Amino acid sequence: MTLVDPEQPRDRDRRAGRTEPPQEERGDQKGRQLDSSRATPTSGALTTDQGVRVEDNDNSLRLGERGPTLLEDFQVREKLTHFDHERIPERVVHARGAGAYGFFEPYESLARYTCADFLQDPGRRTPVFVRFSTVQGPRGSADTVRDVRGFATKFYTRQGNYDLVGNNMPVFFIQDAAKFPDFVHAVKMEPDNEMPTGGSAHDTFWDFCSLQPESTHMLMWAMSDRAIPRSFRMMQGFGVHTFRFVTADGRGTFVKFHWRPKLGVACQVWDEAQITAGRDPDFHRRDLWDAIEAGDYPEWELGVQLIAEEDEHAFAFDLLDPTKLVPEELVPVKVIGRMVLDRNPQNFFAETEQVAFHTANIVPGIDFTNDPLLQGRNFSYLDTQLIRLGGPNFSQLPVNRPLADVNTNHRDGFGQQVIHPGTSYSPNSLGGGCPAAMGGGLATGVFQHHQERIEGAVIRHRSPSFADHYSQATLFWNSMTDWEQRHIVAAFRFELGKVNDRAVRTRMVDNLTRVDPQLAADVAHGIGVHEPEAAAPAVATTEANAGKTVAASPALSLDNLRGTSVRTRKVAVLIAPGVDAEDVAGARGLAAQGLIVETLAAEDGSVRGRDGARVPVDRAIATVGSVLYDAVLVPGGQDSIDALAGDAAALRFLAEAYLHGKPLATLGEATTLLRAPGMLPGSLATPSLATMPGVLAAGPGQSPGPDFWKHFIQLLEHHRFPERETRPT
Ligand code: HDD
Repeated sequence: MTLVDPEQPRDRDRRAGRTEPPQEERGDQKGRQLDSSRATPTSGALTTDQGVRVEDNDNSLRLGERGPTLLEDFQVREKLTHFDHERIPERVVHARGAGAYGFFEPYESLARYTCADFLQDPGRRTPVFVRFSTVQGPRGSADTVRDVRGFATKFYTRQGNYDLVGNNMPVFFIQDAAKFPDFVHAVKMEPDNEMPTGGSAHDTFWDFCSLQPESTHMLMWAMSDRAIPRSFRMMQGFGVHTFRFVTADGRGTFVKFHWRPKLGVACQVWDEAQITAGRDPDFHRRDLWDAIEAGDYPEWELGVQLIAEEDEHAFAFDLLDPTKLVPEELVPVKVIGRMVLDRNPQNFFAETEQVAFHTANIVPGIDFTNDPLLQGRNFSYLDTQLIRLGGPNFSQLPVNRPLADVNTNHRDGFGQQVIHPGTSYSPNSLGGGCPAAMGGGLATGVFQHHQERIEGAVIRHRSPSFADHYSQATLFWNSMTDWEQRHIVAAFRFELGKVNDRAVRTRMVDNLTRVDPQLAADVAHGIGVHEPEAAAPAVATTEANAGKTVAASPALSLDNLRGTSVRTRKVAVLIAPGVDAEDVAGARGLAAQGLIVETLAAEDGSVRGRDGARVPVDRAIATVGSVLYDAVLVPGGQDSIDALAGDAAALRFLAEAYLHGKPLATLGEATTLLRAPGMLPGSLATPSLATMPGVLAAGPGQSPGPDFWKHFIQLLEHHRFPERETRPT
């Protein structure tokens, strides 16, 4: 058995030329490493938890070869006991996730808005840990379900940890945390049969939402392709709530946080997402892991919408209402810095599972508002982590431990790691008076809540300014392009089509009439519900709220959020014996643009090219699926094309990619493949697919020059061609 010296950086790091990151980038000024508690045994010898070297790991202690095992076998008892207690409760929501380390750096000083230390010095890096997650599914559920995605970032700042616990959608389903347990019980698996896993297409969810119109705007987002991202790396993030920036002299500015992916926003289509959940339930986890391992570090820019306190009531909606967004056309997003994720966790459980985010983890210069949903969150996170992480000391776990000094009078409790010397109370003289509350205010880095005067009676009802549940849902609908609206209709049809209770379907369609009558009619048409009486749709803009809102927000359409980089997009190259090796070489050349190019054939290994030379095969088609790729390319070579035309798996691969709107390219004889019988069912087979959007063909005798490859890259930048789809008849 070869012993690996744990001191050495991992092979992968070495292969990628990465050694330990420089101190100042990962540690605080005292040089403490973010993950300094990595297990670093001095030898490869197996021991017990007590450090006792183990003689034999395979046999229990027994009396005689065939005698009883002995209770004194502390080694095996300890081993079994530790194993029996490996599981901890999963998160009550957002149980399924993936995380990574990185850093954030501001582009400029934000001192005029906030005294938050990590937003002062351009270029100074603050270490971060980010966890992406789905909401509904249990820890073992698939990644590519239709769901909101959690986007939680922990900044290890010099002034303490700051957690921005957001989602990939800027609004939420409910306006008050009091409703959260109801909402979660409704969306989670049904209580009698624990189904469905990972989806919202079931009765209790739609029953709740159809009776809770405040959820309508968020439902529009959740039924859009935003709920089926292509990758965590191609996803926006939002803080959702209105927070406050506070300057050193206590001046407040309302702020909404945005994460903008450098790769642009890209999504799957529903049929593809469902197939992916079967082909690779870890699709998003793997995508993030592989990109970081390959050194293609995902990057986001942090943006803020800043609203002066005196403009709090300048909008047609309430800034404290988490079901409302601030249209960028009204308040542009100011980009203030970037975040790069450049290191995968060493141990999923220790880091990604045990990380604990909390909306109340804020630092001087950032503060809350009276958003009733945020207020409830400020209780729930800490509360839930007490049980999930075994007591109050989870902030001492390496992934949760601040880089800033921690000096509390908190003592004892399960899993206490710190040996606190001296006194544990303030004031004290026996401990030199320390630790003591410093006072001094924000200017000296001490946290102070923003001073706000609130007049009011103790009541239990919602402000009338929260009452408009439809205008922004209409705004979202009006901001969508045709194909986005088509996808939203199809999603409502899919979800409501799975709801057994017809009254729930009808009630939901009635709600949708308030968003847009055509939307409601199209949905009703597909789920066997009467087309509702045309109700007066909510009007996004009126005389009264002119300038306070907008009728449509182009910033919300995916057509305006495409990226300009195709790095890390995956291209499948379908080959068979007799393939044109030059065409394959041309395709391999795309790797220079950061594309991941893989040749696929019926068998792994290699195939004989048209010129007799062996052409390597990266994967056997049966081990993958077109859903794992962003585009498909078929090189020429008549024998190869004949073989592919007779290979059902290859034809299905190509047809699926075509139906999912992916870029297709055919070279030489391959162009005929697009018309192969059975390639596309029925009405969609057109005389020449080569004229279809997103299809590129260089026929026989047309060698694929630089323009061809340039055009192919442009198709990948465009990502998908939904215009191929036909409107539901
Ligand atoms: Fe939450 C986890 C995001 C409303 C209570 N929530 C959790 C996570 C994210 C969010 C990203 C996973 C954190 C991680 O990766 O460990 N939650 C949101 C957003 C919300 C939201 C953006 C609305 C704007 N959440 C919300 C409400 C409550 C909670 C209203 C309760 C009042 N959320 C929790 C929680 C979780 C959680 C139960 C479960 C696991 C955890 O906290 O650590 O406390």
